[in-house]
Amino acid sequence: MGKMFLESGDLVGVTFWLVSIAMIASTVFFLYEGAHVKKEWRLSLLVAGLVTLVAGVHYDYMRDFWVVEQTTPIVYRYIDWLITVPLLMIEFFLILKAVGAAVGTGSFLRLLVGTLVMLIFGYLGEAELMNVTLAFWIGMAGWGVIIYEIYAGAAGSAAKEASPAVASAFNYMRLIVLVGWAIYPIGYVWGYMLGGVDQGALNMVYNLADFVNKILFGLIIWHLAVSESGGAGHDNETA
Ligand SMILES: *C/C=C(C)/C=C/C=C(C)/C=C/C1=C(C)CCCC1(C)C
Repeated sequence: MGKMFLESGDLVGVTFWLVSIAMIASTVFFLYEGAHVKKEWRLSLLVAGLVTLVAGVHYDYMRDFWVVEQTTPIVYRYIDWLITVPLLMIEFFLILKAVGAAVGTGSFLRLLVGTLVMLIFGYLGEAELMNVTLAFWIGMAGWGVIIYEIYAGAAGSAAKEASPAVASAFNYMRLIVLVGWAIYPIGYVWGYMLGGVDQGALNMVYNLADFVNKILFGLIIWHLAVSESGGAGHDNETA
């Protein structure tokens, strides 16, 4: 029978715990800060807070699932990603909208299609509903569409013209999608494609990745919103 509570030797369980608390704390931070920046920036911080809120709730369930089952909470993990990844994609457009730069919906639709392909095939592979290697490469193609769109698409050039602060934040955000997101396929390969499935390694890698890609991503947006709202004294600026 599985354990009900976190054991001291359960290192993977501890990482689930830490990330669940970090997500909750980040949510409070982003929502609080969102009330104190100029109003054009509030929606961006609200969405950053929604990402960590949705993840925090899922991590609460995933942690318990891990503690009892000692195996991957695949369904919770993918439901979380299915909600949070599109919200992260929306952030690219919200920071442009905050400074009045318009980008067509075609670009967003391509990001959404890339996201769906990446996640649906990742799920099919992990749940062993299709060949793990084939699912991986189709998922990689979805991620490729996303990278192409943010590096070579219209949003990137709109960001360059918007303002130096927006251009710099956009740059860091897409670097997260390129480098921070690379942690997931590495975890997948490690967990499913190099011989036997190593559930512990897979989950520690995914937990670390979620921490970076949701919280650090939000902090970049927060930094942008605060500096565009007049810097450290931004709470005088509420209108
Ligand atoms: C907050 C959650 C995030 C940012 C999740 C991102 C997930 C990925 C970038 C997953 C990528 C994968 C591939 C590129 C290939 C197939 C396997 C996946 C689904 C792990």
